[in-house]
Amino acid sequence: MPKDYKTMWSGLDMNLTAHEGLLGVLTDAYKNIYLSQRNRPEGMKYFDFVISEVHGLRIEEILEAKKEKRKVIGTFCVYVPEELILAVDGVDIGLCAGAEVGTDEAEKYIPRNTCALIKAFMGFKLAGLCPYIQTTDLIVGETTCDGKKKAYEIFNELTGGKVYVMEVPNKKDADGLLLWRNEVKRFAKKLEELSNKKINLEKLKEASQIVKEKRRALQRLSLLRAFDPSPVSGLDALLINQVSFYDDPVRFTEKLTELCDELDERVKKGTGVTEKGSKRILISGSPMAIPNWKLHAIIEGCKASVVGEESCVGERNFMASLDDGFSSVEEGIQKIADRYMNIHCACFTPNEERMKDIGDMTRRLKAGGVIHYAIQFCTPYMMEAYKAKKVVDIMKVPFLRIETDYSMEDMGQLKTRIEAFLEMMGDGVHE
Ligand code: BJ8
Repeated sequence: MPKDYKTMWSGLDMNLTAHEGLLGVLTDAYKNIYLSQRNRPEGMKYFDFVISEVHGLRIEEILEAKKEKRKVIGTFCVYVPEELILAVDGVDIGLCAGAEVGTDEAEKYIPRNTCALIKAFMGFKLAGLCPYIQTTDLIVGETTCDGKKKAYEIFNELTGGKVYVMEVPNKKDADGLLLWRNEVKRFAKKLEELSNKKINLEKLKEASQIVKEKRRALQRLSLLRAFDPSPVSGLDALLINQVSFYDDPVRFTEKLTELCDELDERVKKGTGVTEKGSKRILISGSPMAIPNWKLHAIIEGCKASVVGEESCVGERNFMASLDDGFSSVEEGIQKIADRYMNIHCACFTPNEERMKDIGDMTRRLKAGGVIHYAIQFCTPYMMEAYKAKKVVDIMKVPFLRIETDYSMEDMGQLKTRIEAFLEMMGDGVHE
């Protein structure tokens, strides 16, 4: 019998009735989308377990950490340096939300035509449905897109002043880099004050190593998806990337490494989740926060494989490596800042590096088609679809542009468009 967490949730001031409803919907969706997949690797059992305990065991662990006076830092963006949070023994939790929840409440505070991701994090808070938000000591926002930037002002009110905003520059020139390095220093100071711990070289090195190994494991998973047939489904790989934002990083790396060992064996035997020669899709665009599995479910439901995500819940999160050959805290913080400037979000202008990434990933993963995914009203990614198409067109790879939200209303229409796209893709592998 599953453990009863009601006392814990009510202690976190959550809406127990609505929460029970949400968990019911999520459990059903997970069964239908995930557990019905065939040929899944054994190693996915750990991730199934993590999901089954997403608001249970992990929250218990976080509350235990708080008893040990560790601080819980909620984040919304891959620009927030995880190394610094770990260097003060903090717990880093990604708070982005991927389900249509509390929308009516959220729309009392923000315009209807705001992206679903912003509406969802506001909605989860307003509807009393997110135990993670409730456990945070600090919530880190950032000046990336206008929607987020302004929503954080309201979110700060709703969370009793927990929000701290990092300024992310718009351009990656020398001035932008200087601004960012100073922001990262300011953030390190903030964490030291909050935790009452000074970042020292040993701690910074240790934290950098933990994050480096997590990134390495995610990079390894990404490389394994280049094989035909892919040894793991796009749905499972997406889930692993989503879990990477809130699981304990050391345990996550260990479990993902075990899974990758199993995938290596599958590759040697030519075992995959689909037939060899199945159509291979790269997805590029806005992030897919948990439990946003909509597009992958449609594509893989049509017997194609999603082989990569040029996205923050995907490659953008782990692609850049940190130069950890630093010998002082100051140098380390600067190298950390520089590493994060190497992420290619559409909030930057110009952002040619992202276009290069799309081309490189299409080639490396042998994708036969690219689907550009933008959350409705996500202006930066909707705009960049134009340039992304140009890059993919030059490679003579079919390109499909999709704008959608978290609702299920357009599922039928999307399925029809994706089926037609797969049909015209031809043999499906780009050499
Ligand atoms: S680095 S993509 S995580 S900002 S979907 S809220 S962009 S309107 S999430 Fe992002 Fe950091 Fe960039 Fe990545 Fe705005 Fe678009 Fe909504 Fe978005």
